[in-house]
Amino acid sequence: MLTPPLIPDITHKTVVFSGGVGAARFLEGLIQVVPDDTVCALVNTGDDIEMHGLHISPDIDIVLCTLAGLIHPTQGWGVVDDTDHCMHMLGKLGAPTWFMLGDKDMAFHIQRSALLGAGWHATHIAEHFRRSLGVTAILLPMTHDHVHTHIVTPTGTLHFQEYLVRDRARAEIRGIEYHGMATAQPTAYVMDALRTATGIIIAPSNPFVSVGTILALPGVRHQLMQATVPRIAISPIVGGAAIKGPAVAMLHHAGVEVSAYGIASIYRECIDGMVIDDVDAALAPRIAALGLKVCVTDTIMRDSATKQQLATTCLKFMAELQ
Ligand code: FO1
Repeated sequence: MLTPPLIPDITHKTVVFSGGVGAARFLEGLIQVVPDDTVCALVNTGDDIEMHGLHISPDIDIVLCTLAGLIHPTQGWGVVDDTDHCMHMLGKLGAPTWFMLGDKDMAFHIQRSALLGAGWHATHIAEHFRRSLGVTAILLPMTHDHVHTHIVTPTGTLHFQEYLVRDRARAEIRGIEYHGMATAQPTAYVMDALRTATGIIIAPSNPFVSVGTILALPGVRHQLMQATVPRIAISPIVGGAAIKGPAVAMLHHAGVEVSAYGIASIYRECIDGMVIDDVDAALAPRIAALGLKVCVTDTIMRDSATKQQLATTCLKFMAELQ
């Protein structure tokens, strides 16, 4: 019988605030340019959803599968070379099929659900999965409580996955709600990692539904603001467009400029430096006027070399901020 793993020492790490695809690609580069076991990702679980009686934790699985070399390369989610027999059969049996779960992917949700049923918490499960798959970065789910991001639309409030995947992000955004946040707490692991971090990086993830959800947990934003180590954010907006996902519609909804400057203005109280893409170099003086240092570089992670290059540039920028 499996027993919950010991959680390793999560102090004195490079801490990365992480959503799904963008963060996973960044982490892939980062772990190749730092010593093993020195990176700790604080991962959003606000996108988690129950389907077919199973607990699905997309951002955790996207990061895990990316770092384990299992991710579907073009989708950025799901397992490479997967099949869909189970999904087809589920459809025949009347189950919803809009959230695609491949046969290999299904193993993550089956085992996660079984372990939750056996009393494990999400940190135990992430630790067990990462060890099983040989991933060196420590993954810390942001909370053990149920927090679910919902999008308010003109026709009702939707779970984030219903808004994004089922309805293809077509609905007008009237609001973003974090259901369950009022009674949720970050895990003690998350707070210890943040309190003792040697440097903090906000990955190029969505500032509202990925990073924003983590920062909304009681004490997290405050701890980040108190930190005296270098803190940087990488813009997920390049040339006025999002690399992936619905960030543009969310920035419009929030009345924030759709640019790296807009992202910097969201994080300005929590960071010391902003990493922006070469194509946005002209925004650097306005970002500097917010009181932030600016690093202009190639942030498009096309391949292993560009991922490592971005990570190395971020580490150098943080060393300059010391
Ligand atoms: N994204 C999609 O666009 N369509 C899907 O059917 C889908 C299924 C899916 C299954 C498991 C998983 O871990 C992720 C999945 N995603 C899918 C991605 C995911 O919903 C989002 O990209 C993240 O929640 C945003 O970080």
